[in-house]
Amino acid sequence: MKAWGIFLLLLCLQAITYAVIGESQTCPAENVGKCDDSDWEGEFFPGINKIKYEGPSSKNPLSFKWYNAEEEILGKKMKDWFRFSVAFWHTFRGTGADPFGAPTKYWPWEDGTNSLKMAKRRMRANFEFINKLGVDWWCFHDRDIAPDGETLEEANANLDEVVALAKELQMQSKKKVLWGTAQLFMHPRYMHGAATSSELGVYAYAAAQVKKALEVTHYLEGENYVFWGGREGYQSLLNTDMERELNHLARFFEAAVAYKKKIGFNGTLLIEPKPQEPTKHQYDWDAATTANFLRKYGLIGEFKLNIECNHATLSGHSCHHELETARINGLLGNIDANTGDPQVGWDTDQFLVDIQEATMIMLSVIKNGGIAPGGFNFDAKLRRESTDVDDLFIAHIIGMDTMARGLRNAATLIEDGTLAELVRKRYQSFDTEIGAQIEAGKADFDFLEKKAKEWGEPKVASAKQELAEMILQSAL
Ligand code: XLS
Ligand code: NI
Ligand code: NI
Repeated sequence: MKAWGIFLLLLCLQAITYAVIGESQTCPAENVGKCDDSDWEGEFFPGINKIKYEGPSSKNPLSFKWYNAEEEILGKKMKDWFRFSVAFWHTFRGTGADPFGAPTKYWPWEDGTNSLKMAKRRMRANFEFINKLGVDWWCFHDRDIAPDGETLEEANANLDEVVALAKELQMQSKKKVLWGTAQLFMHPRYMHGAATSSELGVYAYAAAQVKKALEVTHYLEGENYVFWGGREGYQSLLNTDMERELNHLARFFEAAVAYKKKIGFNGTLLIEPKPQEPTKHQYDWDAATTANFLRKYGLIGEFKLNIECNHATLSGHSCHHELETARINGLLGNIDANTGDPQVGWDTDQFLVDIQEATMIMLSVIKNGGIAPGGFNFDAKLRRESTDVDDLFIAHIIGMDTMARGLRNAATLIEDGTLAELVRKRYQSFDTEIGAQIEAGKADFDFLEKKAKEWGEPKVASAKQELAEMILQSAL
């Protein structure tokens, strides 16, 4: 009994440690002997061949049913509409740990350490994975791909070593980075924020980290760079100078723009809105808030937005709403393709499998003429209970197939034209001489009052929402 008690206590402590420091796996009992420090030999995903398109009737889970990379839809290859990307942090650093439980995933290539050697082995696994999946892009945080160091110099040296290998693997496979980013939220130094920290030393440290992350993203031919301000926000307004913090954030972004230009990095800088988690309130709440921030500080021409669907729903919007807000402001840069759970109130980062949602997402993307040089990054992870290596493939396949169905459906809707016609008709009273005058800002209140008296009570037509829903459904 006593021994069991101690064992359970240790297990709890271990779980808490994992949850707090996000450490990688330990060697599972059944893998003892395999979890050594020797070089990895052979394939990481033996028995899994390159994933092919087999069409909707295929029963093979390791095949695409709807995503056919080379097929043209509305004049563009599917692979060019999407520019799918694998998120290194979920696929290769996700352990299945949650605040109540220890890691559940013990990938055979993991040795239980966060050594440089392990980081390189993981990078090789990443490239075998994206090659077999048939995806051309990947995304990373600086600290996912290489171990942190005791000093900034040590951390940078570690990063350089792993990035050198990534560059080599990229050249062999012709893959590229969709976006890179700096992890400015895990280390305790960032507890008050990074660019919005109350501590000047932390602001400087964060700047140094972003400087390095921009350099390596550039070196890896990244096409974008992301700022997700996980801790750029507050827990209480009582102890927060919000105005000062927002000013600091703007200065930080200005410095990033200047440095990007200095090193000749032509990628797009993206801000990824999220309303809260881990902070109570995050400054980049949603697309509209972020657009307002960029306008206020004169940064609107220098940034675009990375819209994450799960963040959209956390802010009380749909993903479609956030995409439309970004699009009509000329800010739609990239999509973190994932979804939340309607019954769970946090960023569960699930693979998006809702075909109707995917269709609406693709309506925005098509209206935008695509999102290149951005793409669709799978900021999504396996459920804690999905623990087989092939689950990694299956999850990405259904994520890609769902978006592909969305694209096909959206193209059908656009080619059919009934939905657009419904919307056009709804506003047709403005397709008149006076409508044009209003839209050109040439109708003052005196003029409009005269017209209102002349016309009398206006006739108001039906919005036809259910018909619009019927049309949408006919394309699914
Ligand atoms: C967290 C964010 C994060 C960013 C990159 O909620 O989605 O993963 O995409 O820092
Ligand atoms: Ni994200
Ligand atoms: Ni997220």
